[in-house]
Amino acid sequence: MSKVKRPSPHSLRKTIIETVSRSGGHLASSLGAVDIICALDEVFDFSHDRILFDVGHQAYAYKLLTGRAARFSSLRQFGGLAPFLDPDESPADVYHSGHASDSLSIASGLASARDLAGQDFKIVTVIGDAAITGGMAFEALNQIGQRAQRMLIILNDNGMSISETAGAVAQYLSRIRLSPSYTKAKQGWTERLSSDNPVERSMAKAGMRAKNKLKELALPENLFEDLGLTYYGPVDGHNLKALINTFNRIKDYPGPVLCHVRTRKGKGYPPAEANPSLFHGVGSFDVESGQITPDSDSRPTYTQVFSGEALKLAATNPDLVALTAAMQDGTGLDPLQKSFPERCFDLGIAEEHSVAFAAGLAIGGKIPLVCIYSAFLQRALDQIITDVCLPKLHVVFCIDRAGLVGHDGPTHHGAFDLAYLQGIPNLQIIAPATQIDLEEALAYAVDRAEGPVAIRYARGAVCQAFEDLTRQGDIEVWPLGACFDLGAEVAQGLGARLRDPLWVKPLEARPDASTKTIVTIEDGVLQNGFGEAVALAYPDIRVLRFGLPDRFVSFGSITELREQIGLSSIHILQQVKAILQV
Ligand SMILES: Cc1ncc(C[n+]2csc(CCOP(=O)(O)OP(=O)(O)O)c2C)c(N)n1
Repeated sequence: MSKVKRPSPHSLRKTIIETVSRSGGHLASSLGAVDIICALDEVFDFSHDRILFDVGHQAYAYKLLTGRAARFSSLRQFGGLAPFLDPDESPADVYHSGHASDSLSIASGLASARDLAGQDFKIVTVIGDAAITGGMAFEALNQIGQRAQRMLIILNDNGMSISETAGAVAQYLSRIRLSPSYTKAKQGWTERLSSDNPVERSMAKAGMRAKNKLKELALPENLFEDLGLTYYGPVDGHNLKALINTFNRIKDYPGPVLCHVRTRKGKGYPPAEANPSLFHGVGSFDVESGQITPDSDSRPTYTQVFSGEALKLAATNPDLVALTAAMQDGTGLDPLQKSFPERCFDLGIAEEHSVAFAAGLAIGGKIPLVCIYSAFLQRALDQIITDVCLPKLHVVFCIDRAGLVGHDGPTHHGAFDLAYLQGIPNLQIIAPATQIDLEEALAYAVDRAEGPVAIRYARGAVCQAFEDLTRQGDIEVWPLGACFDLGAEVAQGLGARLRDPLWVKPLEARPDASTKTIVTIEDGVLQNGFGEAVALAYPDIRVLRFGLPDRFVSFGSITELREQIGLSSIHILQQVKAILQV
């Protein structure tokens, strides 16, 4: 890519702030990474080298510097620029990012492919201090260190996940952040190791060996060095010159280098610096005041209802405990954490560990609420099956963001939970539509159920429609969970009975004896979905199924996405009327 004059970090930040104030998005992380990305642009060739960003939520400046500035105002909007990184959008994007802690594995695989093919591009991965605590990141480091794979890992350390980074690794990072002496001792050798001159290189190797001996005596242990990486840092992540100098120094190093960069989340926008959690993933806001645009919907969200009910149940049931994988605020656990801090666990970006940890809690007599978003729970399928459902442990999965989530797009839609959960023996599955549904489901799951229960609910406001079983005729509409209001419109258009099925497994809803057709509507994929369960349960009834198609759904408002995939009342009515000739 020919180097055109790069906008200054200040002007990149201004564009990001203005755009996100309208489109919503991951503001604080993206502001914090601007200087790193500018320095990378200076030192590496974005059209030849491969730059990876873990999660990709911090990479807006990268989008701006890789040919997407003209379209940047469409960020996260239907048909616009993707919420995270997406190779279909730009050849500069290596993979479909969005989920945490996978970047180092992908970088490692890419490095092996490069080396097998004898290619020469450089690989750089930017990963946050929370994402690097994820199990998968450590699995990758395990290999990168052993194989001495040539790559640069930039640890973008702002001390924050969405809330504060959880765990011992985070504490460890804050300790080495404070002892910069280590780098100085090593700087010269690192440069010479990358030299073109073989004599200089071999002298440097000898020096490094001596230094390693010295390090054992004089310097504190360094986890990354012990794993076989060369550690470099900490570097001030907002000093562009220092970053460029550092990257120039280490870019040709023949093995894996971890460059520890200290940044500030929200850098350059005081409201985001003051409240980085609020501005991690934010809706629209007023730039001047930093005021978030209030939600116009007066109905509570499923998350709020869950939050209130969980707190109530915790007050009466001392065995109730709750846990989350780095999503305490998003899953509504903040109030419970405040009231019962010792019974609420933030386990970091560690979905697999969280589910197995819940199994341990249940074996020990506790009733854990496992509060994880549908799309992230995908990671923990094996633990759900083997550690929880096989032994029939009393664990309650509180699966938030089930169904379409809107602007965060395909990596975040909770499209698959019903498909991956329905086949698991011993697991009960409930999909509440209304506030009362959710409150009762949670109370049942905590106080009366004996084995594992999964309650799945959507992002956004609870449904308000009521069942209507008074209508005559031979059609019923069974909309699941957050599709209930949509189903009410369809039932009205057809003059059909409207049922709130609530239970997915076991299926509890029973059609009237006169019913010949059931229209199911769901916000998950149709394969192994709710409609399929209904069709299997009632082989003599015609079941017309509406849900997510067999392709990844993109991003935009939920209304736009439903329109696009035919999950709107007009489309469903048309289809049903055409099939039934009514
Ligand atoms: C598997 C998975 N779990 C949870 C999330 C939600 N999530 C997105 S960003 C983030 C925090 C990332 O923190 P860090 O890596 O330190 O980067 P920063 O935002 O601080 O720059 C979390 C928990 C996710 N994207 N993927």
